[in-house]
Amino acid sequence: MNEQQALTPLAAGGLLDRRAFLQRSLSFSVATLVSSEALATPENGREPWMEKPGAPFSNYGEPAAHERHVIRWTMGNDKALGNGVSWTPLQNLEGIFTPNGLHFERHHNGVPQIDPKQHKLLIHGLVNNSLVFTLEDLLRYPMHSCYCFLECGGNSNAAWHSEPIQTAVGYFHGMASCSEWTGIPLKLLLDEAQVKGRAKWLIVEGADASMMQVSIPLDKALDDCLLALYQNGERIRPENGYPMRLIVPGWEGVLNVKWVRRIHLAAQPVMARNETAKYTELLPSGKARQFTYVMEVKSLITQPSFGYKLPQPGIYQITGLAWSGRGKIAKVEVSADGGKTWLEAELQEPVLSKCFTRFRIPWQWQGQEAILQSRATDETGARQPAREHLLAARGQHGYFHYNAIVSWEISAQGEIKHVYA
Ligand SMILES: Nc1nc2c(c(=O)[nH]1)N[C@H]1C(S)=C(S)[C@@H](COP(=O)(O)O)O[C@H]1N2
Ligand SMILES: [Mo]
Repeated sequence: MNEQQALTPLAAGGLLDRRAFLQRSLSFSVATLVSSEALATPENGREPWMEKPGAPFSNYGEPAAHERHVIRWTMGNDKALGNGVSWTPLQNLEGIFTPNGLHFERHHNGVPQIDPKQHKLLIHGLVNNSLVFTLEDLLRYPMHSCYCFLECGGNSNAAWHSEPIQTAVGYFHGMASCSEWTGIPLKLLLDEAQVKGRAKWLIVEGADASMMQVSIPLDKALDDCLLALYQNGERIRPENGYPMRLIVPGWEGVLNVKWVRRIHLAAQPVMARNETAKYTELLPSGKARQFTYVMEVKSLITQPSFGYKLPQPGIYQITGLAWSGRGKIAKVEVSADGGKTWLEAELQEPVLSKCFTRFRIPWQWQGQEAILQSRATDETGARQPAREHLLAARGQHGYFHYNAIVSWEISAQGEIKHVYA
């Protein structure tokens, strides 16, 4: 404890130098002290699993039996079966990539059971060559990986409620996941179709029974969109768009059409239900926002967070995720005193554009009440707003695009609550 007492916080509330972890200058003293002789005897610590052969090989691996509680929470809609969501349990995960079985889901009418031999992609409309691609055709094209987050425009919408929701971070902000998506740059396929000069929009449709269409500006499609066939190295999971989906890096989830079957080149957007009645926002001025495509800069602390209890005063690692649909994360600042003072956290490499970025900072908790917050800034200089500023700009009754600072209140007993600070 002597060593710990000597540490000098760099910000109020006990935040320590972000480099302290790397320099190994922190003494955690969490492990139990033992004498080395006691461990050296052959009989010591011989558990049953050291006495006989282990389980056989398996064709496809599963998480450890003791980790089966790490699941997506699902929420269906009784009145419209097939319409619902499931959340990524961000509080249980580390690093930046989401395991495929835990990627969030948002379906408007369930998961279609597509026969990949029957599925085709049509590119037509304002093109010189209307083209049809089978999966077999597409697998012969040169591929490219995009490491990017995918976030539903409605993610974090509980934060618009007047009272802070008390639930785990993933079941509130977990309509966001991050993967390596691999497939064919859309530009390659559009160039082959020879897009006509008058075309300004892509109208895209999936092969599920949701009857959805979305409009995507041609410039974005030519810039960095991907027709993805693989998700973290394996073929895309049925619930995430098997056998192919669109990836629109950094833009709202709904544009990332799953089970994509048709791309129509047009001069105008289609003005479908989901881009007029939905995914638009009435502002305090009475005007509505539409085609609010970019997911703005955002961050949250995943550990410690709601549902955990700090066992005793001591040094803790604060860690979380930051992302921006406009590019790379430039910095993440953390506050342990409800936003009065801030200190820059360490960003874990690699820091990639439009991708989850993991941040970490050491914190010495001395048993006091505290409010933990994180605030991200992206490479364009855009900074995550305080909740009051977001509400002032967008009104009290928002639903989409919530990206304000998230606050966790620590009690003197180490219990953690979600608060609006
Ligand atoms: N065909 C189709 N594409 C779709 C949807 C859908 O219901 N049908 N949902 C959209 C929405 S609203 C989101 S947020 C993302 C979710 O992708 P995921 O389920 O892989 O996380 O897919 C989008 N693409
Ligand atoms: Mo969404």
